[in-house]
Amino acid sequence: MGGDLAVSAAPPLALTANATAISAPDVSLIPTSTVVAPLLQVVAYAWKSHALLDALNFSSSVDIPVLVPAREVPVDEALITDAAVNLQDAIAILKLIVGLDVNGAGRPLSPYQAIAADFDASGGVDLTDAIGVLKHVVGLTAPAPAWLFVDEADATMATRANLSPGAVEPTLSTNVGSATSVGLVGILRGDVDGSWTGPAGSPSLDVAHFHELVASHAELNLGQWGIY
Ligand SMILES: [Ca+2]
Ligand SMILES: [Ca+2]
Repeated sequence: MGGDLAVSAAPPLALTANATAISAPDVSLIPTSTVVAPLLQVVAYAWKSHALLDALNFSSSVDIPVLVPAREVPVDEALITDAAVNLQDAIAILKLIVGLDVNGAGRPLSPYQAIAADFDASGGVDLTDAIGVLKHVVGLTAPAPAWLFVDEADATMATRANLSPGAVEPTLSTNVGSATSVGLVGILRGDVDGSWTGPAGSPSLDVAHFHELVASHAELNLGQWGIY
């Protein structure tokens, strides 16, 4: 009981032992999969490097089968996070806008890249985003690189791999209600090429995870995780 991550025997997504909805951060993930509720295991990772992400917070409620994942940039990651959004990303946004290959020939744009390219969170990718990244690079006022999370099994993701990726909903409900585990793809806004690899020595998810995922979900493809 007591509030934090009380793993109750009640409904699968009950993060507290009583029936009140909670909104404050409740769970700190350690860098492997973690049980956040009796029947739900969560693993979160960066979309390109597959580095596991710890220090996630969730809110949820007993009545609504959703997860609201959030991750502040930890203090010890501030420098690498800022550095991961750089000139290469601004160039990638410009390539995207004019229709050039962002990843090279035969390597299609990942929907996670399109979402990362929307640096100002307008729902679309345009010059403003490229300018925002450039401002960030030179230290002018600009959006801060921030983590977003999507369900790795989201079947609609492929429709976002373009200049209109749309908004990322803060709540995850896809499959969460009945799932026993959920994989969260972490997208660092602004880091279009996915150069963020985590602190030195960060553990990462084995590539086999993605092969299993695409084997069981026809609408997914390895390329969206930068695996070619
Ligand atoms: Ca935008
Ligand atoms: Ca980058």
